[in-house]
Amino acid sequence: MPIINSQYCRIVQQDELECLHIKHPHFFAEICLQGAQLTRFTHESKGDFLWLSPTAEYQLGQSLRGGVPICWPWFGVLDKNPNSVISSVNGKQGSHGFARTSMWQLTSVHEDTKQVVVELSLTSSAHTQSIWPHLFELTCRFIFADELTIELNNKNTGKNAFTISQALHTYLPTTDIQKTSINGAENLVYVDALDNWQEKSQHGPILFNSEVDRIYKGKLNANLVDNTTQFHLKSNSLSSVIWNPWIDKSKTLSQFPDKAYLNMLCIENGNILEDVVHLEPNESHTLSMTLTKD
Ligand code: TA6
Repeated sequence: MPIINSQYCRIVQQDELECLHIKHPHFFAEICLQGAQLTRFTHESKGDFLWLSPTAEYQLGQSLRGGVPICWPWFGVLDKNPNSVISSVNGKQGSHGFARTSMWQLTSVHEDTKQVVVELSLTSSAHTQSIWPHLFELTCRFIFADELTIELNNKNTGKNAFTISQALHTYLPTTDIQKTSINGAENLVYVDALDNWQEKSQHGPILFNSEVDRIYKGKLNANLVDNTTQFHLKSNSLSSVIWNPWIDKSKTLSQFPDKAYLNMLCIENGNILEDVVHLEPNESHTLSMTLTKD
């Protein structure tokens, strides 16, 4: 279905999900309305910016394995969050919050010969309030050009303050995880989720020769280098998660072939642990990231 006044955008049905396809002369992108999940961004000369599982399923009620799932209003396992985040959530809930499986609205498309800017929004509802009793307006803006920028703005539209953790859970491609390193995290403190959540210091580049699941504290402008490509990820986030499931965890993941860990990793820009975001009524906060590729 064409989008009114858009030359490049149309809504298409992918199995159970409605997706926005953006076919621009210089790039292609796909955003599922469920979760406002960007699944693909492929540039005419730079190639794929994101990794999407070859067994990704376009199904209602679950995020796809890959692209950029939006983790909100909590990141990760709920019980690993500060109490200021946990205390607002009703009952036992899954990882990464409800935004990534909620149906967002397409609110605007602006396009020209160089870029396409798409905005989607999610507003509190009876359903979200049954899980998390706060009023909010969440807006995600995607700026597609020779690079990718994502801006997640969240506003407290209620009468009570709330505290959230959040992340843009970006899956990146690599030709060989064992020849991949991330520079820029030198001397940062990180929490090792695989070693009793102990705090450690990063020495030298981040390398991958086993499962990695770490929350780095402080600003991380990451340079991802594999034997053919360089990605640069800049963000205003105060936490970043670096994750590769490696061999054993890969076998437990949905939508994930056993060997897929060799060609992907996640650099997730967020506000997690001490960096959770507290919003008073009418306050708002924007989490942003820009991904460039050499
Ligand atoms: O990337 C951090 C993380 O929390 C990992 O521990 C792993 O669980 C990953 O997110 C994927 O989570 P998901 O719920 O999408 O399978």
